[in-house]
Amino acid sequence: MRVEERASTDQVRQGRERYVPRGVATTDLVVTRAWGARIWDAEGREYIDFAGGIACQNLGHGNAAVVRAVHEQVDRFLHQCFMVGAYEPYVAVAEKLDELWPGNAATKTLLLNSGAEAIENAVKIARAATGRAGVVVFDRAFHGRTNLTMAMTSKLVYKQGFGPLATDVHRAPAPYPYRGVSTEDALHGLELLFKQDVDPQDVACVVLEPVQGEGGFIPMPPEFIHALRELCDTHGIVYVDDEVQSGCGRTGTIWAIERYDVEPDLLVSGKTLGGGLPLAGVTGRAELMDAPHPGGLGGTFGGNPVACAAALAVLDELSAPGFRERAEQIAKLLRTRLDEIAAKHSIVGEVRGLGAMLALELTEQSGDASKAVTSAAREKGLVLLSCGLYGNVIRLLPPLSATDEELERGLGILEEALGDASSG
Ligand code: PLZ
Repeated sequence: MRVEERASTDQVRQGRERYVPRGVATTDLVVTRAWGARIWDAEGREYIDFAGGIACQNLGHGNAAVVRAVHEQVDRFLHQCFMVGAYEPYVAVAEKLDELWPGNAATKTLLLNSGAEAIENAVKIARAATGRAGVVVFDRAFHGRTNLTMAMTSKLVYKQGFGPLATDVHRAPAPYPYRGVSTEDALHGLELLFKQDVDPQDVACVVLEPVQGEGGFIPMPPEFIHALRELCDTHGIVYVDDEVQSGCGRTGTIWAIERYDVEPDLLVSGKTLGGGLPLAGVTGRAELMDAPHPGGLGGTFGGNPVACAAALAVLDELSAPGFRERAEQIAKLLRTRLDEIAAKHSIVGEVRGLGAMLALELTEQSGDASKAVTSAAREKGLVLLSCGLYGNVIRLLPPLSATDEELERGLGILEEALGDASSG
């Protein structure tokens, strides 16, 4: 099988079985082309995309400005390695991220290849800055699949059989109002953690997703984020804001934390940042970012020039007038329809989210019904993902370039698929 032969969907599936390890779980979907909020397979079947390659296409597939920027950089040079020779696109991305920083601090940015790598580096920076080892994370957190980040991630599937896990990682409860965990409960859990397991004076950083992503699209209550910021200030702990999934315009603002009016110490970005190319960042207060010694941070490909060129176009598009308004219109349209759908289908327990980062949680705590819904949806022409510790949350991540008609089409399919799952 060769790419230029334009293999059929079945051929790709067979090749995948034979040559790719089963650990990389895939759906049945095989993609040959994507544009805007649509995807096509080898047989020309069209799908509405409510996944965006897991939140990497907030601007839509093939965004004209991003594609143009990539082409231009491809003609200049593909790779340099920033440690060998500095180049403008890297510095320009760092400058733009400073401009978009949710607060007043002067910031610096380190660029990397993936969200997990960026989270690892945020922890390195926090440890170097504080001289402490402890890392506090939360129930249902997802921070990645590398050795340190799988210890920080809260679901067995990501770490079972892969130990020994990194030490000095402590987990506290996070609010989950729908399942009865209030902000007070969560804060009490943190208090106990600091009494039972780790002295706050030994904690380098807390790491939190303002809207938990893989864990079930659970927006953190403002009081929780504010209390956490205060605790960090009291104990000299670095507040790391993981915006890998919630950032880059997903909730309407560039960063979800802007909606909470809290300034983090470090902010981790990824996914949509590179417009589809691998790029992630750690942005933070300059004095923290400068804590590691020269040579302590870096990597061969981190801040690849083509990915940086794409990111510059992405960040321009996200900050262009009209982006936020459209994201908010989309959020309203989705929420209204999801509320209607939830009212009609008793298997839906809650509609929740922040901005256009929305999901339906099914009442039953098993992945069976949601699996039935996502596969039925795919057969009907909608790419849909689940999430949550039990896999029972159906999340919506449509490109924010989608038209109302595309969104309605996707929602119609989602409703049909839910109907099938309820009756079946
Ligand atoms: N932090 C909040 O959502 C990646 C992972 C899917 P990488 N989420 C999708 C999977 O099954 O691996 C993510 C995230 C948050 C960190 C990460 C990690 O980002 O670019 O996948 O390493």
